[in-house]
Formats: sequence, structure tokens, C-alpha cells
Amino acid sequence: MSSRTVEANCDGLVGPTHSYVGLSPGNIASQINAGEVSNPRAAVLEGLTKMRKLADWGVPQFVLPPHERPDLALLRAIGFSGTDAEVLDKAWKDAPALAAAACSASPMWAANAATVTPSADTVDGRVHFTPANLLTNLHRSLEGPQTARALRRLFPDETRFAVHDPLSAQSHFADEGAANHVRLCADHGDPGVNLFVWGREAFERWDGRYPARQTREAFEAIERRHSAARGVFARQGRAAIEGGAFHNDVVCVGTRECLLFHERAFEDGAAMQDDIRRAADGLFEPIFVEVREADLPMDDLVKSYLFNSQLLVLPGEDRLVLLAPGETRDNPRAHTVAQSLASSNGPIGRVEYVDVRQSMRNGGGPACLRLRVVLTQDELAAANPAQRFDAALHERLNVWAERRYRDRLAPADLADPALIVESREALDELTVILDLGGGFYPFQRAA
Ligand code: SUG
Repeated sequence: MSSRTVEANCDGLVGPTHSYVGLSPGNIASQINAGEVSNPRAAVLEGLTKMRKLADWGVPQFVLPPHERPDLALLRAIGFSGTDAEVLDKAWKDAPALAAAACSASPMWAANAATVTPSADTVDGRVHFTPANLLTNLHRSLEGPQTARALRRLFPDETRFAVHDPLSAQSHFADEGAANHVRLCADHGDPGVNLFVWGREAFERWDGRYPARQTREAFEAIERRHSAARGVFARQGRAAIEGGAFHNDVVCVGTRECLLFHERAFEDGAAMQDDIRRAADGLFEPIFVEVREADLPMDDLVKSYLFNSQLLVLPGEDRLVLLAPGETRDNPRAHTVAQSLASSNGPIGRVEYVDVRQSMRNGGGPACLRLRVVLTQDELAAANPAQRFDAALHERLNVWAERRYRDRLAPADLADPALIVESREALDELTVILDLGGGFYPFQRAA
């Protein structure tokens, strides 16, 4: 029974406004590449190629649609008025930083879409989702309500799925979703241990150089509302945040019994391991794989994004597969670590690489682009079939992207009113392809 439970991957499709505007302090790639010219078409095609890889490997793969950008509702709410083109134009002239935030394609990073608790770990036997409020960064704080809508379309059956609203938008409940959550278990369908990693406490005075984006209280609230079993709480290493690991998934990844993490990932790594062992007692024996700072200094870690890999259980393979970004292969130290992980007799059998370079330049690796959802076969069958990724959908979306996306977007181009129209046309067509239903996007509801 439990062997039929799978880990589905839901990837965020890159939106037409993918750009390099430097919106995320503490995210070093975002800062370094600010002002560069992006290629939205290449970005979406890279994401599709990654999805194809997983689908071909037998992993159930779904597509989460991009959000409507620019977010003209935000700009109107802060006092810009007139036609859509006028609103965008005035905002770029008077408040360019706010206009830039309204244009971000950041919903592509689906690891931040929500925190998910599979039915094996909840009291009511439903799969629970809390969309992240992402309120540390303005451009990301716009995502929650549309993400809730998207998850309700993908998982519509309320007898099986509970999609909550995001936590309320106070900094006390700052929440970045699954990027700071890891679930360990014997097998996907078995009871799991839920590791919730937080950066600061709600009432603590945070004086770090970079923001701590997740509060302990946010995860405690999620644990309560999901009635999630076997929660373990651990504090992100301060040194990790200072070094550019703005989410735990930049320094840690886990699946099944295996937790792979960097020495600096946790404030108290030994306590974290003890707590997981205790929670897993009688269920499974956790396997901890720690990479030392001496073998992979934080600097190389952040450049290579070794830990922002997808750690996969593939059908017919006993050992795990690590799907790492091409940047890991390019970085001599990270590459050596990756090779030694695969050649040791540990839980990881092999390392594969995938290029998601357009996303990486904004600090988003393979793991950032996907939301993992553990599903029984019945739950899998209840998901919107039009969003299930296969060769036919890949072909359709490739054609759609080639036709609808620009291959060059400088930050200044975000002020182009034609981009509003182009994006809406692209999303209108996508609504049909993915069978998202009527009124899925704000512009469709206004029409
Ligand atoms: O929130 N980048 C995203 C990257 C998110 C990565 N996700 C995970 N680690 N799970 C962020 O910092 C940059 C956008 C810009 O600078 O234009 C950005 O939002």
C-alpha cells in the first residue's frame, strides 16, 4: 500500500516577465545579476526540460501556472490610476522600485508556494497546504492569494485536500513555505518526521545583516492548522543566513531517511539530529550526511547550489538520485563533494545535472522550482489531469513558449505597456491548455 504512495513534483512555470532586477537582499545571485538582460523564453524552456527529465524518470510531475504580472492591482492600490498602460508608466516614473516588484516572475520558485503535509501525517487524513505569505520581500508577498487559487484548481477535491489561506500578513508569521521544511520517512506513504527550519522568533529583535525570512511561530501555526504529526523544530544557522542561504533549501535537502546538509545549516546541528532520531524512533533510522565547511566553504556552496538539488526516489532504483544544477558541476569543490557523495556507499547512488541557468541567476536552483506533494494513488488521480506533465504537454508548452515569450528582457523593458498585453495573451492561452477554469487570473475576472 505505502509503496504506491508517490512524491509528485509541481513545478512553477516561469512567467513572461522573468527579469534581473535585484529584488532580494541576502540572495547573492539576485544582487550580483541586478541590471542584466534576461531571456524569459530560455528560462521557461529550461524549466520544461527539467520537468521532462522527471516525468521520463517516472516521477509524477505537474505544472503550476505563472501569476499575472505586472500586478496592476498593487499599483492601483497605492494610488496610480488611469488605463493599465498609464498606471505602469506612472509607477515606473514615480516609484521604480515598487514598479519593479510588481513585475517580478517570482512565483516560478514553487518551493516557496506552500508548506505541505501529506495525508499520512494529518489527523483528518487529508493533504494540507498552507500557501506561504512570503512577506519579507514585497515582490514575493504578492503571491499568496493566487497560489491558494492555483492549488485549489490543481487539488480541487475538498474531501481529500485542504488548501488553507496564507498565514496573516504580520512579520511575526513570516513564512516561506516548503523551502524551509523537510519530510523524512521510511517510504513516502509511511508516517513521516516533519523538520521545520526557522530563522528567527516572532518577538526577537533580529539584527542580522540579511533578513531571516521564516519565524518559528509561523511554522508552529502551520503545524497546528495541518495537525501535522511528529514536528521537529530547528533554527537555521545564523552563519548560513549571513553567508547567503536565505532559505534552508540552499544548505540542506532530504528525502526518505536521508538528510543531506552543510555544517553551517543549523544553529545546533547535534540537537537537530537528536530531535529527529527521537521523533523517528520506531519508524525508521535517519541517515545524516553532513558536508563540512572545510570541504565546501559557504562561498562555493552559494555559487554552486549543491544543496539546492532535487533528491529523488526513482522507480526501480534502491539508492537516491541527486539532481543538481549545472553550476555544481562547474564548481571544482562542489563537484568533488558531489562525486564523493555518489561514490561512497551512502544513500545517494548517483548525481545528475540539469541546466536552469536563467533561474539560478536569481538564486533559484532545481529544488526552488518545485513543490513536493506526497500523494496516494487515489489523491494523485484526483489532481487536475490537464496540469499533469507528459511528453504531449511538453510539446504543447514548448510551442506556446516559443510563440509567446520574449528572448530578451532588460529591466527597462518591464515598463513597456506591450508587455501587459503580451503576458495576458500568453496566460489566456495557458488557461485553456492547463484547463484552469474561468476567472483564474485577475484580468479574466475583470473582463
Ligand atoms: O525569494 N529570488 C527568489 C529565489 C527563491 C529561491 N527559492 C528557494 N530557495 N526555495 C527569492 O529570493 C529574485 C528576484 C529578483 O531579484 O528580481 C528572487 O526573488
